[in-house]
Amino acid sequence: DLDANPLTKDDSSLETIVRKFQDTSLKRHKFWETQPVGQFKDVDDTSVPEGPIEPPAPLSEVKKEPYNLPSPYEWTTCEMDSEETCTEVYNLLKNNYVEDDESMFRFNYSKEFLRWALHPPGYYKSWHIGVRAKASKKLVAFITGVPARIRVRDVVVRMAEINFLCVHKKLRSKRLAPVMIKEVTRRVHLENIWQAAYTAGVVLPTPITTCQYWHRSLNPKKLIDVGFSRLGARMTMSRTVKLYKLPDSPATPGFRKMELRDVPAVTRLLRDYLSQFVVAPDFDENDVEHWLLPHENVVDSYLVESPKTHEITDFCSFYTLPSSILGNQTYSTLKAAYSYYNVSSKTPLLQLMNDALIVAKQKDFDVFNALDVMQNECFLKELKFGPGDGQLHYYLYNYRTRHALKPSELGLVLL
Ligand code: MYA
Repeated sequence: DLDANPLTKDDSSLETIVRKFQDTSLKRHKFWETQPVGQFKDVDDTSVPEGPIEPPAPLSEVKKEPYNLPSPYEWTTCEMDSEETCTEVYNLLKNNYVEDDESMFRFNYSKEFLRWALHPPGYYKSWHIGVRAKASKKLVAFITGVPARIRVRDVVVRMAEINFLCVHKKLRSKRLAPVMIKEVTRRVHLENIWQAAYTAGVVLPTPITTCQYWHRSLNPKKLIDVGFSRLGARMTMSRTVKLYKLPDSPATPGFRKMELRDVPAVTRLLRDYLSQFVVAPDFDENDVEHWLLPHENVVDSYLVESPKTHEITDFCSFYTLPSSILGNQTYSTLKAAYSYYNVSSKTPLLQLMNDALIVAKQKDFDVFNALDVMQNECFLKELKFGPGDGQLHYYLYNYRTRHALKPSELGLVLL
């Protein structure tokens, strides 16, 4: 299998990564070759300017009717506020969504998480798209978009963030995915939006950057028992447990949970911080309230309030994304925290993230995951994160960047 996956486990060999990338970038892409995305053949052509690949079309030219599905299937708009629909989506993803290369783990997004991820400010219900079998009404496929403003260098672009593309295992390789992508594109165009951002574990034309996941063990015994990580050379279980041990409580004075009253200060801090990256979201207070205010079992956010001046100087956050453990007698779920947005202005990032690890451990997470985006490199090795075995590729639709970015130039985390 040449396709790396964003659900990664410990240990990676650089050779494997390089080979996977080279092999896949030579593949033909019958669908993607027809789309306004950077094509592999143009990667070295610096004469093409940065910006939209195609101009927006007049809305009157956007197709009014949905694309045709194979006749046994029909489109459905998924009303995620409905408990029944949300359960159907949850079950489709629980059983058919992203797995690691060896099928040991599968993402298990919670219903609460899905509702949060799909209902940001200004969301469109029409972008939550399902496919049902006409006869049984069973939900067999899904794709979503949510609106976002994303800044590329000095231009803020209205985009759709595309996520949760899933086709039931029994319906794979029937070219259903291209129809779903075209349909979500049509519905995004109907809102006069012409660009999108998305991530995938597979190599497609053409990543704006390729990131790596790093994993920090919080519960090493369980991670080893379920095959997520291996006991290091010359290591015993008790030495490993000791290696990953963390203090019982955070060390930074004034470290506390974010509250509603902090939204203006956090927005200022975050906007200022994100301005240094080439690609980053353009968050306003409404976005910060939605995406970063703590939400139980979905997103956790902490900040540092100076005990003297009461100024908010630092911020860190992570989201909750468990994975099902496939075929283990003892454990069924791996509880993972994913680093989200972190800002340090006074507390060194290393110390701030150590406190994040401590609260994640208090909350009983088994592992803390982080990408090598933004300034994360500066704490990964020092805080005993190990590299994962897969990559996460970032893409823009209908927007060309002059060069690929370094992961450290990217200020965007998608769920
Ligand atoms: S990434 C998560 C994707 N989901 C999974 O990995 C879950 C498990 N896998 C599956 O459910 C299926 O394997 C999927 C493909 C549904 C992924 N992104 O129908 P097919 C291309 C984009 O025969 P299937 C996420 O959610 C593939 O290269 N394209 O294949 C972000 C080939 O095209 P080409 C992908 O395996 C999604 C074609 O599909 C992906 O049955 C962003 C084959 O179709 C992928 N992850 O189904 C979507 N995987 O021949 C793009 C395969 O050209 C959004 N393919 O190589 C674009 C922006 C749209 C909005 C624009 C607005 C302006």
